[in-house]
Amino acid sequence: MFSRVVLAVIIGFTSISSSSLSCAFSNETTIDILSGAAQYDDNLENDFSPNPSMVGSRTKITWINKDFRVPHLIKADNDLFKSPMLVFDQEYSLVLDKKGIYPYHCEVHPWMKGLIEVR
Ligand SMILES: [Cu+2]
Repeated sequence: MFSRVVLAVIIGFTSISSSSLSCAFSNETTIDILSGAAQYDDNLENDFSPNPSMVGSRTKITWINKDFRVPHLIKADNDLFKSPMLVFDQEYSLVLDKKGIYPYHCEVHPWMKGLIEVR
């Protein structure tokens, strides 16, 4: 059995993180880290699904690693958020309050790129 780990994001004290991250949410959505995502190609739909993700503000966003063989680590391009290393079936969640575009990538496989738009 694989245990599911849901990690809450600790609210930081910088102006960026305190205004953009929150623990309160009203909706939920999931982003699958796809099997085979670590293979290099230009099709970003092979990395994360959905990609891009369009969500409303205060949506709880959860990445789930569906890649059986490969651990991944989700990181915002601007360092706003960063997951721990996620092995198969592990999850990482956060809430983005502030409207905007949030590009992210996998720190282990930097060609894996995703985008969240908070509307
Ligand atoms: Cu990866």
